[in-house]
Amino acid sequence: MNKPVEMATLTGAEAVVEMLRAHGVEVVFGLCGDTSLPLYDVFYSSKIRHVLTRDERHAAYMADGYARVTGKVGVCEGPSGGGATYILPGLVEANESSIPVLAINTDVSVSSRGRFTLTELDQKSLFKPLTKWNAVLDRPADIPRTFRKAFEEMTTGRPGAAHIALPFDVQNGPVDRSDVYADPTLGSFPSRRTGPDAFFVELAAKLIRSSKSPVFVVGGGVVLSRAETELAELAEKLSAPVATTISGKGSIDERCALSVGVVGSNGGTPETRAIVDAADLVIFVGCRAGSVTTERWRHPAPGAARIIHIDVDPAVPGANYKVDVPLIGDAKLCLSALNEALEGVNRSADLSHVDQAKRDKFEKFEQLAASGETPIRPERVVSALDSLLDKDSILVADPGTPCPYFSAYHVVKGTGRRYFSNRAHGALGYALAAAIGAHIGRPAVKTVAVMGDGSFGMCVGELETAVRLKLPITFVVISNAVYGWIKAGQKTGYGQRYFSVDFGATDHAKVAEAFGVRSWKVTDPSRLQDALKQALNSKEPTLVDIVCQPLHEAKAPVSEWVA
Ligand SMILES: Cc1ncc(C[n+]2csc(CCOP(=O)(O)OP(=O)(O)O)c2C)c(N)n1
Repeated sequence: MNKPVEMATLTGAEAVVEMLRAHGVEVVFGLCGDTSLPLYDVFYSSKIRHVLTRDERHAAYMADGYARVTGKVGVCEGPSGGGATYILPGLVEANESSIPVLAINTDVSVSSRGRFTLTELDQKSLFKPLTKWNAVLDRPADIPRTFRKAFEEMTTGRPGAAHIALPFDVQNGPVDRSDVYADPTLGSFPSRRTGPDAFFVELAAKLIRSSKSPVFVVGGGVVLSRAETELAELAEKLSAPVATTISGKGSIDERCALSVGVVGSNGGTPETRAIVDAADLVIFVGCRAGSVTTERWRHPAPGAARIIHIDVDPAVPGANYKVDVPLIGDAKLCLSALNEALEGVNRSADLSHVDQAKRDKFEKFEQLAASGETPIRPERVVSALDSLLDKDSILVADPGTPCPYFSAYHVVKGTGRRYFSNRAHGALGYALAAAIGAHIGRPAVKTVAVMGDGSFGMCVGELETAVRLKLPITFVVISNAVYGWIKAGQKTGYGQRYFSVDFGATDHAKVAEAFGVRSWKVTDPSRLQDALKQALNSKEPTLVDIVCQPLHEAKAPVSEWVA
């Protein structure tokens, strides 16, 4: 008699960890909970590094920072109920910023559903509108294909976030081992790139040939696609200036003659805006032409220039501008196709206006940066950090003062992800955790997070994580005891009717010290350089608390408040 074939089985939790490993996942950021106990028991003996965080929002921000600098999917996890509601903000930012982050929330057992079980909530509905793809597992057998689908969704087309709810009993049920396999190329992004339609490539090439003063406006898509070489080749061929969004920093070496710097209402300046306004053809690349980049769709002015719009998402071109040629596809493949179609073109335009614009912009900046005023001017902080940072360092900026000032004046030397901010939602308190994720992803380079004191109040708990893991990150706090960006809005838009924007001053250096972080408090501008230098050179977590001039008192605000 034939003996029954014994199916090799794994538990659901084992299958989850095996599926993560099969997609090349090496690190998971997260926080424990009752419903996660089976999963944690598998992590216990797995090769995956688990980074314990102090709340789930920061676990997601860490996974986001990790993904941005490695090009690999970032993974975070948390328990049911509050673990799910707390992980959501980080996942939303990643999704809207086109960063592949997978969040796993464990959940109450399928068998306990609908019985007023503690922490039960509808995870399917909660995450559906805010992720690229999400699922709630009902059966252990569905684990392998659900994870395959999640990785495929996250890394193909426009990258984005995915969420999987993993019930307690599903973690304990059986999974056929033979179904546990993956395409490891889906663990990095972009995967399965798609190229543009040759017809539109020809149209775009024709329009480019007939243009006199083309300008690129580049969003995050070029760095995501690792298309920096193709962009440089095309820009050089056309002798065309390259402006970027904040997320586009790193698309081009900002020291080069073609680089304009950042445009828009958060980091742009009148000088960089003028270059976009002077174009007869604007080529948007991997850029949504949103409210900030275009200063509410005024620069470029509608109709002022012809438009070619390159994006992997077909819904983007045409959403904000009348587009002459949409080019849908991966940025690297689209730019390569244009380089091929324009073979032999070798323009040499007069770029003195770009050079002059940058000189004018930086001349004003340097005067302010040299100021010995107290409280310290933000320009002085940017300048001091720029002079000290190694070019390969990673700088993460929070909203408030850091983002516009560093976006405008921190010169990214080289290409690739060296500077970033959470530009989809701009939630305060992102940079500290994102810097932890970035450091774990790229430990060989120095990582710095710059945040306002409003942001610091929203993320301070993760200093413990940095200390526990002995991460040599430098945190810089721009202290002004105010939600400065909003107060500046009340100044310019509401006749200085300041309302509920001021809060008390905190000694952030002392707070950091209590966590075990080596710290400095700087009030005297002449001490700034030295404090930053010591902090950056330290092999342990450091924090420099700098008492700065609030934005509403700035004599030359870097950016305009635009709602
Ligand atoms: C979670 C969240 N809540 C509110 C806001 C709105 N907001 C944008 S900038 C800002 C003020 C930032 O204050 P702070 O971090 O102290 O930096 P500052 O502007 O003073 O430099 C606020 C409240 C936000 N971006 N994120």
